[in-house]
Amino acid sequence: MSVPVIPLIHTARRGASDFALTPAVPVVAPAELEAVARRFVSDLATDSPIDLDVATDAPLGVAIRLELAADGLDALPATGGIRADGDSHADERHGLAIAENGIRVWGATPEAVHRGLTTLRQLITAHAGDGVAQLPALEAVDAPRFAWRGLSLDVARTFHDVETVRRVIDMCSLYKLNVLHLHLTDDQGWRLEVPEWPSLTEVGARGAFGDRQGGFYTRADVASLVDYAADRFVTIVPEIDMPGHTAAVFASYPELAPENPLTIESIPGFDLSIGTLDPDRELTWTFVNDVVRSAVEQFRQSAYVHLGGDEAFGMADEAHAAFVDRAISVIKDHGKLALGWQEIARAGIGAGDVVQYWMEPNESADGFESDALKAMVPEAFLPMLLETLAKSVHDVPTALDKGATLLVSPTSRLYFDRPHLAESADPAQEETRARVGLPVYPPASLRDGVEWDPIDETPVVDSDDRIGGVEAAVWCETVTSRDDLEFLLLPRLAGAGEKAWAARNTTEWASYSARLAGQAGAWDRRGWNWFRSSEVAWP
Ligand code: TNX
Repeated sequence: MSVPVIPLIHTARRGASDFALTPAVPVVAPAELEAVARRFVSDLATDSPIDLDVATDAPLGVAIRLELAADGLDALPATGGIRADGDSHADERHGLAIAENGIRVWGATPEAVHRGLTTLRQLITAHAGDGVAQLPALEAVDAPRFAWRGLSLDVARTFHDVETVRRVIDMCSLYKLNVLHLHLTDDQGWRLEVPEWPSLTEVGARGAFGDRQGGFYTRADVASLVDYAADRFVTIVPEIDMPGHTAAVFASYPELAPENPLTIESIPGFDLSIGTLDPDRELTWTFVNDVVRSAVEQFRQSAYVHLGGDEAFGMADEAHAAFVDRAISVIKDHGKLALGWQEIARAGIGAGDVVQYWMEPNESADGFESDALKAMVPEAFLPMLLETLAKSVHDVPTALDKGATLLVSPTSRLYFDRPHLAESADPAQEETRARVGLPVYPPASLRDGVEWDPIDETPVVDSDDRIGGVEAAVWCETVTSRDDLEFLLLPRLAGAGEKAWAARNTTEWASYSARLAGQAGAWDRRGWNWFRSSEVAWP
């Protein structure tokens, strides 16, 4: 049966009767679940007109009862993949039962109960009238397919303020995504405080893409975001992009720069730079060590540090591999695990390292070697660009050979900086649709975003065993504001939740688009600027 919820529930049986939820029905929780109960009540009051109260003294009678219990959950398939917080006892399996006499939500951990309450929140929102929600009786048990369900957010090309990042965390949480990967550094800007290297934030943070204003997160900002995310069972993973994409570092500390860093500003909409950190200079390693230490201290919940490793234009293969090897050992010295974009497969990686698969084998032919790109790129730079991209074809098989785990982020399915393909049902959005999204990519529909499977989309892989998780990415070269960002994220982010959570090949477009239509009310109440794709019959 189809329940108006995203991601799709694993097993759901509809009962005969209905349950009328009114504000008089309390949410009853034991002390260990009180925080989770309060989070639910507050989120529900934001998404819907239903405002409930939490009771901890367990009154008898009709209620929404939360319990730490695992009955009926054993038959669910085990969750695969890796946890960004490294929690080896994590368990997200949960149950949700709605009957005439009330509602029960249960699971073995507070996180599991929170996921079940997220389902209930969407269900109530979809059925809410004026102060009453008429809920269909239901017996559901659910568990995620992958433990790492993420979004990578580029805060370097556009600096997104703390409030914007909070809104993104709310969106992730609503679709059961549990990782926010922050791309904190790039050529155009540096966003992380590093006490030993103050110019990074005094100089490197000033800029952003084009003439946009820069900025950075203070230590207090990061602490508040980490807490905000943790309250919603989301882990923030920091990325420090090295050894390329480092023009902002060189602007702050010219002594770290190569002899002739070259910025190719003339590629419209790209602003790539050539010039990388030098692994043969000891100062480079003082810098990397200090930066990694600061990231580890501030993002204390994350078991991983992302070292970037992508597009080291103009760097010899040996130097790139040497850099990545030593960067990984710095991360490990700080007690963390390493991950990087797929290019790190060329270094000495192995089991325990995570490789983020982004560039598809056919992408170099279909996208990057397109006439559109060739027309944009200055002649002197084109061979270097094509060579770098062509090598990427081998990265994923190499990473698997070496024993690494894959994070699945193929550009055609999960890069949300693709332009939207379908027209908007609201003509006023067409100007934004024409402007937002990188023009070198073929535009993508919402349907493209859900009619695929991580196994089929990954070279060599034929089971879930080598997949650590699924992560979408939103790069912000064309994003000028919070509104632009939300326009790319919604509705697409719901699809990322569906692919990362729901069982293999269970998404059907007719069901998905109907479930998606049911989300619009919550988005409007939140004031999120979502793309009204004409592919969906919105209410
Ligand atoms: C490639 S994805 C990049 C980013 C760009 C993005 C645009 C990756 C690892 N590197 O620097 O922003 O394409 O989609």
